[in-house]
Amino acid sequence: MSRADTLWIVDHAKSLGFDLCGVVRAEQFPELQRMPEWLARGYAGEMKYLADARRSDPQIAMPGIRSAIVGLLNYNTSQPLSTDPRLSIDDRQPYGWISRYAWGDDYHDVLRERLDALVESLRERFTVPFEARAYVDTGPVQERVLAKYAGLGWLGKNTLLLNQMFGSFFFLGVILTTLDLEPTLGTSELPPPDLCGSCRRCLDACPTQAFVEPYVMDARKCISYLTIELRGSIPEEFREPMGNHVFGCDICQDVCPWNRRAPIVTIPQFQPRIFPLPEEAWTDTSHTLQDESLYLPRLEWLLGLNEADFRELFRGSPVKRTKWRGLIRNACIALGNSGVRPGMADHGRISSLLDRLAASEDQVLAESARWALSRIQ
Ligand code: B12
Ligand code: SF4
Ligand code: SF4
Repeated sequence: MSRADTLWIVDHAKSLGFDLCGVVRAEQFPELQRMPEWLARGYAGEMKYLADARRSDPQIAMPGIRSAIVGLLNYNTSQPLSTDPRLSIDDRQPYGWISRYAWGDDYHDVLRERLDALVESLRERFTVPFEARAYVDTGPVQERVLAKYAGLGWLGKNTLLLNQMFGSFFFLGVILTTLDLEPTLGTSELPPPDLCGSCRRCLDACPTQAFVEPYVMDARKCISYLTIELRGSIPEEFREPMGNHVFGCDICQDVCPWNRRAPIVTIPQFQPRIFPLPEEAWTDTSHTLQDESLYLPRLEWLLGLNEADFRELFRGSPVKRTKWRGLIRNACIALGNSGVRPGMADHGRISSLLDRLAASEDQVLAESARWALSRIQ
């Protein structure tokens, strides 16, 4: 295929709503050689799927693969950062932090729709027979590595892909294909340089010290792993450092200077979901009444959700990944860190919710609730 075809793909991806797009030849990239050691050190924890051999070699991921198309989609909404000292939190109400990427609709669906549309357009443009598979997270590939060599950015010390203009609050989606496409970077061009320099803000700010060295994470220590991927109890040593995080964590991105001037997105799918108060509650004066939101959700609200509420509210949201049990477990830990004390307005109501969970047959929930109770008495 020609250079013009690649330029057409990049332009077309942008017209479908991607902020950036790049094309790369499917090769053995140096970063992938470190994968066996990373896995052998146990850093993947319970994420057994990361050991799939296909992840270390695109040729195994898709037999006959020649190229990958990588799309980048910004999700940097306008709300303050989790590290913003001006964060206007009403301190009578304990709030949790849901990661920015999970405030709106599930990004897998949002990106997948755009990637599928791009594959359809490829089929119209290229009449030769070819295979093309679209993935968002779900494929046996390391998306950040493909993105780097497609010219979309550098791998930062926090292990994320960073782009000089967009920072790191963006999603990646890839199309693996047997089409032999011209890469975006010419033969003499290198991927964008590493602009982390002497900065180490992300490494120093991580509350659980998840980075064993710059560019290397022990995922078992990352709050994102603990709150989303881990199914059992949160290990004791991480509970206090978890603070008010109930789903994911943004700290190593919030402190990154490259995110300071990143463009803001207004697309409705990524704006925080708001749940208006039911009409019958308008006359109820016993609670502080307000709409509920996934941006700074009230912990008491989260803790009071039952499984049916959870299914209903988080349909089509990334939060459903941790399941009801995971979210309630995380809300217990966050409440244990909330500083709620006897005599405070919410103490009675929160204690009763925790008491009920402490009696649960589910040992993880019961133990998490007991831990929270022991910290707020
Ligand atoms: C597993 C996973 C996680 C895990 C592990 C994180 C990680 N850093 O790998 C957890 C659950 C912790 C996680 C968290 C998050 N994730 Co995530 N995650 C993934 C996923 C599905 C696979 C990544 C992977 O293969 N990791 C495995 C390890 C091996 O990769 P690695 O860190 O790059 O390891 C290499 C380096 O350590 C390197 N290396 C360099 N020097 C050295 C030296 C030594 C000695 C060794 C051993 C290795 C080594 O070699 C290793 C192997 O290549 C990708 C989607 C995909 N399919 O790619 C999304 C993805 C990376 N995640 C994403 C996001 C948004 C997040 C969060 C921001 C979500 C949140 N807010 O909570 C956080 C960010 C945390 C962080 N700082 O990375 C985005 C990132 C976008 C971007 N800008 O880069 C992706 C691309 C999803 C997407 N489709 O958009 N994630
Ligand atoms: S997401 Fe949070 S816990 Fe995970 S590495 Fe970054 S700062 Fe540390
Ligand atoms: S905080 Fe500093 S070291 Fe970390 S990723 Fe950003 S620029 Fe790189």
